[in-house]
Amino acid sequence: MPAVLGYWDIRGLAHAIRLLLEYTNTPYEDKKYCASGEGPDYDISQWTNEKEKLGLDFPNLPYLFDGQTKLTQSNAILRYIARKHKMAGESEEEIQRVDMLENQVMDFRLAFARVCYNPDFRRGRERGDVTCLRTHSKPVAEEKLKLEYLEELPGKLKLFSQFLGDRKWFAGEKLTYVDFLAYDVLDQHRMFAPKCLDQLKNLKDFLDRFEALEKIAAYMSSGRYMKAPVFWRTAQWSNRKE
Ligand SMILES: N[C@@H](CCC(=O)N[C@@H](CS)C(=O)NCC(=O)O)C(=O)O
Repeated sequence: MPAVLGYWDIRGLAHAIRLLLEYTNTPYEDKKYCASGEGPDYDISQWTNEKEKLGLDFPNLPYLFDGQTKLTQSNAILRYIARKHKMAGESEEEIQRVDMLENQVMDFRLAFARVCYNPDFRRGRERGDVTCLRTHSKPVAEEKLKLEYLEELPGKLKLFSQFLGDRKWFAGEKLTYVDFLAYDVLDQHRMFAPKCLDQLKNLKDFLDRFEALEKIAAYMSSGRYMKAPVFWRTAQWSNRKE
Protein backbone atom coordinates (compact mmCIF):
# COMPACT_ATOMS: atom_id res chain seq x y z
CA MET A 1 0.00 0.00 0.00
CA PRO A 2 1.44 3.39 -0.92
CA ALA A 3 1.68 6.02 1.79
CA VAL A 4 -0.88 8.83 1.60
CA LEU A 5 0.11 12.46 1.99
CA GLY A 6 -2.93 14.69 2.51
CA TYR A 7 -2.70 18.45 1.99
CA TRP A 8 -4.23 21.38 0.17
CA ASP A 9 -3.59 21.69 -3.57
CA ILE A 10 -0.77 24.13 -2.87
CA ARG A 11 2.92 23.99 -2.09
CA GLY A 12 2.72 25.28 1.50
CA LEU A 13 3.94 22.94 4.22
CA ALA A 14 3.86 19.91 1.93
CA HIS A 15 6.56 20.89 -0.55
CA ALA A 16 9.54 19.60 1.44
CA ILE A 17 7.61 16.42 2.30
CA ARG A 18 6.74 15.75 -1.34
CA LEU A 19 10.38 16.32 -2.30
CA LEU A 20 11.60 13.94 0.42
CA LEU A 21 9.08 11.25 -0.56
CA GLU A 22 10.30 11.53 -4.13
CA TYR A 23 13.97 11.54 -3.17
CA THR A 24 13.57 8.43 -1.00
CA ASN A 25 11.61 6.67 -3.72
CA THR A 26 8.66 6.19 -1.38
CA PRO A 27 5.48 5.12 -3.20
CA TYR A 28 2.82 7.65 -2.16
CA GLU A 29 -0.50 9.12 -3.12
CA ASP A 30 -0.41 12.92 -3.19
CA LYS A 31 -3.96 13.52 -1.97
CA LYS A 32 -4.86 17.13 -2.61
CA TYR A 33 -7.85 18.86 -1.01
CA CYS A 34 -9.41 21.74 -2.94
CA ALA A 35 -11.28 24.76 -1.70
CA SER A 36 -14.11 25.83 -3.99
CA GLY A 37 -16.42 28.79 -4.46
CA GLU A 38 -15.66 32.45 -4.17
CA GLY A 39 -13.53 34.11 -1.51
CA PRO A 40 -13.26 35.19 1.14
CA ASP A 41 -15.64 32.45 2.38
CA TYR A 42 -14.29 29.54 0.37
CA ASP A 43 -15.97 26.17 0.70
CA ILE A 44 -13.46 23.91 2.41
CA SER A 45 -15.87 21.03 3.07
CA GLN A 46 -13.77 18.64 0.99
CA TRP A 47 -11.38 18.71 3.94
CA THR A 48 -13.66 19.45 6.90
CA ASN A 49 -16.04 16.60 5.98
CA GLU A 50 -13.14 14.19 6.51
CA LYS A 51 -11.07 15.98 9.11
CA GLU A 52 -12.42 14.28 12.25
CA LYS A 53 -12.97 10.90 10.63
CA LEU A 54 -9.40 10.00 9.73
CA GLY A 55 -8.29 8.74 13.13
CA LEU A 56 -5.66 11.47 13.55
CA ASP A 57 -4.63 12.43 17.09
CA PHE A 58 -4.36 16.09 16.10
CA PRO A 59 -6.40 16.43 12.89
CA ASN A 60 -4.62 18.80 10.52
CA LEU A 61 -3.04 19.20 7.10
CA PRO A 62 -0.56 17.95 6.08
CA TYR A 63 -1.04 14.40 7.32
CA LEU A 64 0.76 11.20 6.38
CA PHE A 65 -0.62 7.66 6.49
CA ASP A 66 1.95 4.92 6.14
CA GLY A 67 0.68 1.45 7.08
CA GLN A 68 -0.48 1.76 10.69
CA THR A 69 1.32 5.07 11.14
CA LYS A 70 -0.84 8.20 11.12
CA LEU A 71 0.95 11.50 11.57
CA THR A 72 0.32 15.20 11.44
CA GLN A 73 2.73 18.13 12.00
CA SER A 74 4.85 18.74 8.93
CA ASN A 75 8.19 18.45 10.71
CA ALA A 76 7.18 15.24 12.51
CA ILE A 77 6.27 13.81 9.10
CA LEU A 78 9.62 14.83 7.63
CA ARG A 79 11.54 13.39 10.57
CA TYR A 80 9.62 10.11 10.34
CA ILE A 81 10.52 9.67 6.67
CA ALA A 82 14.08 10.86 7.29
CA ARG A 83 14.71 8.41 10.16
CA LYS A 84 13.78 5.51 7.90
CA HIS A 85 16.46 6.59 5.46
CA LYS A 86 19.10 7.78 7.91
CA MET A 87 18.60 11.37 6.79
CA ALA A 88 18.02 12.94 10.20
CA GLY A 89 21.65 13.50 11.21
CA GLU A 90 23.90 11.00 12.93
CA SER A 91 26.70 12.62 14.93
CA GLU A 92 25.80 14.92 17.83
CA GLU A 93 27.04 17.89 15.82
CA GLU A 94 24.90 16.97 12.80
CA ILE A 95 21.83 16.51 15.01
CA GLN A 96 22.36 19.90 16.65
CA ARG A 97 22.62 21.54 13.24
CA VAL A 98 19.52 19.71 12.00
CA ASP A 99 17.47 20.70 15.06
CA MET A 100 18.52 24.31 14.87
CA LEU A 101 17.95 24.67 11.14
CA GLU A 102 14.54 22.98 11.26
CA ASN A 103 13.34 25.59 13.74
CA GLN A 104 15.11 28.51 12.09
CA VAL A 105 13.44 27.64 8.79
CA MET A 106 10.04 27.51 10.49
CA ASP A 107 10.56 30.99 11.99
CA PHE A 108 11.67 32.29 8.59
CA ARG A 109 8.72 30.64 6.83
CA LEU A 110 6.17 32.02 9.28
CA ALA A 111 7.56 35.57 9.11
CA PHE A 112 7.30 35.42 5.32
CA ALA A 113 3.77 34.00 5.46
CA ARG A 114 2.70 36.78 7.85
CA VAL A 115 3.64 39.32 5.18
CA CYS A 116 2.12 37.37 2.31
CA TYR A 117 -1.19 36.81 4.14
CA ASN A 118 -1.37 40.20 5.83
CA PRO A 119 -5.07 41.15 6.07
CA ASP A 120 -4.31 44.87 6.36
CA PHE A 121 -3.37 45.29 2.78
CA ARG A 122 -6.10 42.92 1.69
CA ARG A 123 -8.71 45.04 3.46
CA GLY A 124 -7.11 48.18 2.10
CA ARG A 125 -7.13 46.84 -1.41
CA GLU A 126 -10.76 45.67 -1.14
CA ARG A 127 -11.91 49.04 0.16
CA GLY A 128 -9.85 50.78 -2.46
CA ASP A 129 -9.30 53.64 -0.02
CA VAL A 130 -5.58 53.45 0.53
CA THR A 131 -3.37 56.14 -0.86
CA CYS A 132 -0.63 55.13 -3.21
CA LEU A 133 3.06 55.41 -2.49
CA ARG A 134 3.70 56.23 -6.13
CA THR A 135 1.01 57.30 -8.57
CA HIS A 136 0.87 54.00 -10.43
CA SER A 137 1.96 51.70 -7.62
CA LYS A 138 0.16 49.17 -5.46
CA PRO A 139 -1.55 50.38 -2.28
CA VAL A 140 0.78 51.86 0.30
CA ALA A 141 0.18 49.19 2.93
CA GLU A 142 1.27 46.40 0.62
CA GLU A 143 4.24 48.38 -0.62
CA LYS A 144 5.32 49.27 2.91
CA LEU A 145 5.07 45.72 4.19
CA LYS A 146 7.02 44.36 1.28
CA LEU A 147 9.68 47.04 1.52
CA GLU A 148 10.12 46.46 5.25
CA TYR A 149 10.41 42.74 4.68
CA LEU A 150 12.91 43.22 1.85
CA GLU A 151 15.01 45.50 4.04
CA GLU A 152 15.41 42.78 6.66
CA LEU A 153 15.81 39.94 4.21
CA PRO A 154 19.56 40.27 3.40
CA GLY A 155 20.44 40.01 7.09
CA LYS A 156 18.32 36.88 7.51
CA LEU A 157 19.71 35.25 4.38
CA LYS A 158 23.27 36.07 5.39
CA LEU A 159 22.81 33.99 8.55
CA PHE A 160 21.74 30.98 6.45
CA SER A 161 24.73 31.55 4.19
CA GLN A 162 27.17 31.72 7.12
CA PHE A 163 25.61 28.64 8.72
CA LEU A 164 26.08 26.65 5.52
CA GLY A 165 29.61 27.98 5.02
CA ASP A 166 31.54 25.71 2.69
CA ARG A 167 29.65 22.58 3.69
CA LYS A 168 27.97 20.57 0.98
CA TRP A 169 24.69 20.27 2.90
CA PHE A 170 23.38 22.09 5.94
CA ALA A 171 24.21 19.34 8.46
CA GLY A 172 27.59 18.61 6.88
CA GLU A 173 28.63 16.12 4.22
CA LYS A 174 25.35 14.17 4.24
CA LEU A 175 22.01 15.26 2.85
CA THR A 176 19.37 15.48 5.61
CA TYR A 177 15.68 16.42 5.71
CA VAL A 178 16.50 20.00 6.71
CA ASP A 179 18.08 20.53 3.30
CA PHE A 180 14.61 19.92 1.86
CA LEU A 181 13.16 22.57 4.17
CA ALA A 182 15.95 25.04 3.41
CA TYR A 183 15.57 24.42 -0.31
CA ASP A 184 11.86 25.16 -0.11
CA VAL A 185 12.10 28.48 1.75
CA LEU A 186 15.11 29.73 -0.21
CA ASP A 187 13.43 28.87 -3.49
CA GLN A 188 10.25 30.70 -2.39
CA HIS A 189 12.33 33.78 -1.65
CA ARG A 190 14.07 33.56 -4.98
CA MET A 191 10.59 33.63 -6.57
CA PHE A 192 9.49 36.56 -4.37
CA ALA A 193 12.66 38.66 -4.73
CA PRO A 194 14.62 37.27 -7.70
CA LYS A 195 17.89 39.07 -6.87
CA CYS A 196 17.94 38.24 -3.16
CA LEU A 197 20.58 35.50 -3.47
CA ASP A 198 22.83 37.31 -5.94
CA GLN A 199 25.51 38.06 -3.32
CA LEU A 200 25.21 34.68 -1.59
CA LYS A 201 26.98 32.27 -3.90
CA ASN A 202 27.03 29.35 -1.49
CA LEU A 203 23.22 29.46 -1.17
CA LYS A 204 22.79 29.65 -4.94
CA ASP A 205 25.17 26.71 -5.34
CA PHE A 206 23.23 24.84 -2.67
CA LEU A 207 19.97 25.32 -4.62
CA ASP A 208 21.66 24.18 -7.84
CA ARG A 209 23.18 21.14 -6.12
CA PHE A 210 19.81 20.21 -4.65
CA GLU A 211 17.99 20.55 -7.97
CA ALA A 212 20.66 18.44 -9.67
CA LEU A 213 19.99 15.42 -7.43
CA GLU A 214 18.77 12.77 -9.83
CA LYS A 215 15.44 12.05 -8.13
CA ILE A 216 14.76 15.72 -7.55
CA ALA A 217 15.54 16.66 -11.14
CA ALA A 218 13.25 13.88 -12.38
CA TYR A 219 10.45 15.02 -10.06
CA MET A 220 10.85 18.67 -11.06
CA SER A 221 10.51 17.85 -14.71
CA SER A 222 7.51 15.58 -14.15
CA GLY A 223 3.85 16.59 -14.32
CA ARG A 224 3.56 15.87 -10.59
CA TYR A 225 5.75 18.80 -9.59
CA MET A 226 4.01 21.93 -8.32
CA LYS A 227 6.09 25.10 -8.29
CA ALA A 228 3.16 27.31 -7.33
CA PRO A 229 0.92 28.36 -5.69
CA VAL A 230 3.12 28.63 -2.63
CA PHE A 231 0.24 29.86 -0.46
CA TRP A 232 -3.49 29.41 -0.05
CA ARG A 233 -6.23 31.34 -1.87
CA THR A 234 -6.35 34.12 0.73
CA ALA A 235 -2.69 35.09 0.36
CA GLN A 236 -1.64 38.24 -1.49
CA TRP A 237 1.32 36.65 -3.24
CA SER A 238 1.54 33.28 -5.06
CA ASN A 239 -2.03 32.23 -4.35
CA ARG A 240 -2.73 30.92 -7.85
CA LYS A 241 -1.18 28.46 -10.27
CA GLU A 242 1.40 30.15 -12.47
N1 LIG B 1 2.19 23.17 12.76
C1 LIG B 1 1.41 22.54 11.71
C2 LIG B 1 0.58 23.60 11.02
C3 LIG B 1 -0.49 22.97 10.14
C4 LIG B 1 -1.40 24.00 9.49
O1 LIG B 1 -1.45 25.18 9.88
N2 LIG B 1 -2.09 23.55 8.44
C5 LIG B 1 -2.95 24.42 7.67
C6 LIG B 1 -2.42 24.50 6.24
S1 LIG B 1 -0.79 25.14 6.21
C7 LIG B 1 -4.37 23.90 7.54
O2 LIG B 1 -5.11 24.36 6.70
N3 LIG B 1 -4.78 22.97 8.39
C8 LIG B 1 -6.09 22.39 8.31
C9 LIG B 1 -6.93 22.66 9.53
O3 LIG B 1 -6.54 23.48 10.37
O4 LIG B 1 -8.02 22.07 9.60
C10 LIG B 1 2.35 21.80 10.75
O5 LIG B 1 3.54 22.16 10.68
O6 LIG B 1 1.92 20.86 10.07
